[in-house]
Amino acid sequence: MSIENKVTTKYDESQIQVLEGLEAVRKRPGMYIGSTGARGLHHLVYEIVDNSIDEALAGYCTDINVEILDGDIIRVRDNGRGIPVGIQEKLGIPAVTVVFTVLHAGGKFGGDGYKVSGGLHGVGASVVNALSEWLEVEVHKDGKRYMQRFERGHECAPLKELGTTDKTGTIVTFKADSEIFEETVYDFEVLRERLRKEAFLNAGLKVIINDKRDGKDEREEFCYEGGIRSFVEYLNAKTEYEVINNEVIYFKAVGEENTAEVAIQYNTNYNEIILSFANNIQTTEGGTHEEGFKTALTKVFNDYARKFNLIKEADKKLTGDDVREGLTCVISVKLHEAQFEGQTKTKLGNTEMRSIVNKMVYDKLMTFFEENPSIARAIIDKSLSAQKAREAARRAREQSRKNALSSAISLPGKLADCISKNVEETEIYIVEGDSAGGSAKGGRDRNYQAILALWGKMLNVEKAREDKVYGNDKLTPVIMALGTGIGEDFDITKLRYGKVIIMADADVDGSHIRTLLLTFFYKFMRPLIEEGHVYLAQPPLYKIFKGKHTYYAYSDKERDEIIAKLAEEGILKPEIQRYKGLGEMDPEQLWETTMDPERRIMVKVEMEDFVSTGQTISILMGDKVGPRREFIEKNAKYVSNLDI
Ligand code: TTJ
Repeated sequence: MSIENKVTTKYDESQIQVLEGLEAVRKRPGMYIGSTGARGLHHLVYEIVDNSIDEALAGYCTDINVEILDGDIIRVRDNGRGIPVGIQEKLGIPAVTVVFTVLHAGGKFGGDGYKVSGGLHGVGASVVNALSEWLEVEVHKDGKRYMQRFERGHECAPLKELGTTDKTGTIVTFKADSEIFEETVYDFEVLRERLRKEAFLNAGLKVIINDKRDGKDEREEFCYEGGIRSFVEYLNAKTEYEVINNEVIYFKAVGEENTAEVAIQYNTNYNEIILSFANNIQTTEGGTHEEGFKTALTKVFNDYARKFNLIKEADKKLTGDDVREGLTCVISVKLHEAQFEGQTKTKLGNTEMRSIVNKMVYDKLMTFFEENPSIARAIIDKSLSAQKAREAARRAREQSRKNALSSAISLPGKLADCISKNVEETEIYIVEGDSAGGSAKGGRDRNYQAILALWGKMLNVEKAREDKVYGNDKLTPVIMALGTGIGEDFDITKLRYGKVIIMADADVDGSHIRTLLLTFFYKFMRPLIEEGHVYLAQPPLYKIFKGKHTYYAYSDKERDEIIAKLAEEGILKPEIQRYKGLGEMDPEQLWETTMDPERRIMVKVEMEDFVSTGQTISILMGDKVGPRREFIEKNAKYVSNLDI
């Protein structure tokens, strides 16, 4: 019997429901994929790939292949069992059609419940389908090949049988809808690093990414037999620091209901990297597994140090920060019905995980230390030196408090403050260089915009401990201007400006200063980022003008669009000026393009922008915020005429 014959009258009713569901996704895409910017676009790929990974977790898929084709079309292939094509009883249509057209159907149809994902993920293939200009699915199963095409979520025709095959697997090809997304160009690096991470988390799984756009053929293949051990090695190899324990310390505990794995390697850096996952979903906000790990680690270090007389003073203890200095660690747990909590639903809530990880790490790490005393000594020495530095930082902090009290006005000289004291409306622009600082000062609205100009060499806090930050001549003005203090002293209620905006050139130097400042905020003022106070100004790259018309373009694509649009209106050969730096703009221009809340674009910095790559700070995925974004959406990517 062919599939078409099976279609019953139920089909029409269910189809109406289906379309209403997918219409809801198209109306409020942000609700389903977080944003319609670059981050949301890439999320589409993860949603599809997650399905293949689930099949791999179930033990039926060994290879996943992701291609980026011309026109930013994505093709994902796996060699799993293939999505079921049989008629789903309730709706009277093939299961594969259900997967792509019914909200929340992803992975659940079989009822075997191996799909353990949750949180932000697993919103499903139907969401991707709804947000794609078109999507095609091909299933190889039981010797037959099936195919179906959809456009903006609507099926073009029922599922079709195309002939025979000797393979099994699923192939999904789709093009993100440019009516929905502001950005439709994929970043190869972003997808590559995400897929690499998937490969680390699924030991032995082969994942290939292949960028075939514009005649290219960039291909990378990931397959890590070592799993999270290889992940930790990779993270440490990326840094310039030497490792302290040559071989990654690895523990695994397998229970009936759950599994916990931890991989640990120390390096000579002052930072810590802890990446934690529950059911392969990154738990950026931590949670019970991470808490269990941290408590156990601190206890092992203190118990061992006490036992072998490495700490002599009776009242001294190693703190959590001490024992984590230089730590690179990946924690991965698998459990049924993971509960994801927290602001971004990336905090594991299951209480049993705390004691499971705690017990495993305490017992196995203590045993490891006892059996490997020289490694234990080297690692604990690192904590002891961190402890000494902590004392030095405390003295520096006390000194800086005294200094702050003794100077009548503790605001830095280079701060041009604003009039308002209401953090609901105040903003501070941190600007590199005196000339840009001058323009910003001249262009700002002094009622609520403050300017802090920085100059000279910036301290790289990645390579410095806290005591070095106090008294640093470039960072002190920032700390004083914001008013919050740093580290243990940090107090968000003292924040003097609601928005902290970094304004730097769009060149290498600008990117350097952005990274250094963000690293500083991340390490010493983290709640500032967590609570969404930090932004990056986006100055235009081009000025396009002819007669009394002036346009600003913020990307090459926008520049080309403006030129094309002008040509349509008969305006040919406009002049194009490429801005080399903020300093080239006069105060008026800087206000119009970069500082006026009615017209500017900014990127909001989020925690995800940091952890995704571990050490280095990536701001690639920052989604743009601001009125211009809506304007662009409404006007089909046409940029505003600022000359009105
Ligand atoms: C589910 O249980 C019965 C046998 O097939 C299982 C299944 O659906 N496997 C599966 C789904 N493998 N791969 C997918 C899949 C792959 C892509 C690229 C996209 C989607 C939506 C699913």
